[in-house]
Formats: sequence, C-alpha cells, structure tokens
Amino acid sequence: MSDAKKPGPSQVIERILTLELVRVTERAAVAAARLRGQGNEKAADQAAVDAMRRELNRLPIDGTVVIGEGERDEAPMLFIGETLGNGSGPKVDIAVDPLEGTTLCAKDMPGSVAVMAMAEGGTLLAAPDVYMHKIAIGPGYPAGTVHLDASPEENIHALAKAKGVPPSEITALVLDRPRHTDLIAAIRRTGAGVRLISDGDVAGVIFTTMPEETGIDIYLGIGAAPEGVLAAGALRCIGGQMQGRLILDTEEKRDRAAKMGVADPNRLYSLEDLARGDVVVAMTGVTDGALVKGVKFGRSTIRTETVVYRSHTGTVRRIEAEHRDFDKFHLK
Ligand code: VTB
Repeated sequence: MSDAKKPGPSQVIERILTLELVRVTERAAVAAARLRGQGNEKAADQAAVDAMRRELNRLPIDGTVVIGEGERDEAPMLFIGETLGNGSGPKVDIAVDPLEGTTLCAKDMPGSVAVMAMAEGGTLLAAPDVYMHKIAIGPGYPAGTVHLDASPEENIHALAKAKGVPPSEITALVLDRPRHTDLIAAIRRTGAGVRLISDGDVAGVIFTTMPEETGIDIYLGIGAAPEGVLAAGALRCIGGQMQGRLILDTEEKRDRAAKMGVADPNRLYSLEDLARGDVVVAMTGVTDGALVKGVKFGRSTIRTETVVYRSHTGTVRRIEAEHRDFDKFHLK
C-alpha cells in the first residue's frame, strides 16, 4: 500500500477499535455488576479494573495509560504510564475509569458506569488525581457563551439569553458536596434550578449535550480531574463547550502535577486542551442510568447497553448486547 493510501492512526483507532472498546467496557461493567448492591465499593472497583485490563491487553494497540487508577506505586493495575495492548497497532493514549460511581454501584443506585477513552498518542491531558473546576454546556451555543472565570450568575444569565428562555427554564447539574454550598445558592438566586447528584460527573457533563432527554443545560462545580478528561473526550465527539482548571492548592499537588507535565498550575484548559486528538469514548451501564441501562442478568443471557462516541465523525452508537457465552466474563 502506498503511503498516501495507508490509513492514518486516527482512522485505525476509529474504524477498527470502536467495537473493541465496547467489549472492554462491557466486560468491566459485567464484572462490577456481579458485585452490585453488595456495599463493597473496593471489590466492585477491583473486579472492573481486572476485567478492563485483561481485555485491553488483548487489543492490537501500543497503548499507554494516561488516566488510570493512580501512580505506579499505589496502583498495581492500570497505573499511569502502564503500557497496554499487544503492541502491534497504533500508539494510543488510554484513559480509564473502570467503575465510575463506585458508591452508586455498591448501593445499586442509578448512574454507575464503566468508561474509557482511547485517543491518538500524546493527545489526552495526563491529569493528576486532583480536583478540577469544571463548566460545560451542550452544542449549538456561540463560542464563549459561558466561562469558568465568570460568576455563576453571569453564566446562567448568558446561557438563558443564548437559549432564549428565562433563567427559571435553565437547570444546572452540580455534585452534592458541602464545597458547593455557595455555588448552589448563587445559581438558585438567578431562578435557575439545581439538580444535585451524589456521584458520576462524567455522565453529568455528557447530560448537557442532550438537554431534551436529561433536562440539564449546564454542568458547574468541582469534580475529579481524571473524570474531567473522560467527559471532555465525549464532548469532543458530540459537540458542546467545556473548560477546566486543576485545583493545585498544596505544594505536594503542584509537584505531582509538574511531574506529569503541568507547567502552569493555574492554566485554564479548553475542551481541546483536555482531549486534543481523535478520540473514541465507550461507556457501559453498570446500574441503570439516564445515558445507559445497567447490566441485566437473565437466565440464559446477560444484557448490556453501551454508548460509543467517535470524534472523527461525531457518530454516537448505542449498542445493546445480549451475551450468551458467559465464560467470557469469567477470569481466565
Ligand atoms: C466526582 C464524581 C465521581 O468523585 O468526580 C467526585 O463524578 C469528586 O470527588 O463519581 P469527591 O467525591 O471527593 O467530591 C466521584 O464521586 C468518585 O470518583
């Protein structure tokens, strides 16, 4: 094949690996779902991690974990910098959250998912596991409608104006944490509603892209930085706007971030800074949620629902699978 005809790495990632990623998150979701409602967050997370790592290692990729379970010394599996895959394919960045919303899974409450992103090598932000200030809105608004450094009131008013509705017809999604008391009060003062979630802000950010279904117009507040990168990956595919800033409020965090390549601790990251290249994001439901249904264990089938986002084409695929070979879900 002449060089001109050879598919570039992005096409390889997107065309061949899109379905492979579904397998990866399906396996992680089923593994976690077996421990759903057991009140054991750690066990469910570990099961998802094991399953995800096993499947990723079967893929024809030369992958490196940029968002994972932690630093090498604290996480034996899927640690940041771990190489994954059989090495035969394209160089890719891998961001994983094998069980996003561990508490939701442990309590069998809505919204826990297995999620991962794969992107061209060197294009996902290697975010340390610290907090991140985030703001996100869905597609269809002029660039710069909202800004992380504007006040919540300014952002709600600007968004309401752009949507052509009064603030009372805007709903913001915020993590239910004491650190958000002032933010929540400020949003409510505009007349906008606040929907509080206990966990799961990867899906929370994605909710803004489908306001007709979710009723959510804007995500605001402080969540985990790794989840911010995963959400950004999805937004790159669907459209929408997002900004983030790492919260590096101690010397230790600034050092850790610097080691991961963060030169400016106050940097404002745009959507493209968080996830720059071609990216694919797959998310399988563990418990039932607004984006994907949870795993259903039947007598003769296991059912999963996965959503896969591709940035190259903006395609969103929903894949409902009915699995009959249960062996594939057992450790081998
Ligand atoms: C969020 C949420 C996650 O962590 O990012 C949150 O989306 C932030 O951390 O599901 P705190 O719990 O410390 O506020 C999770 O709840 C768990 O990773």
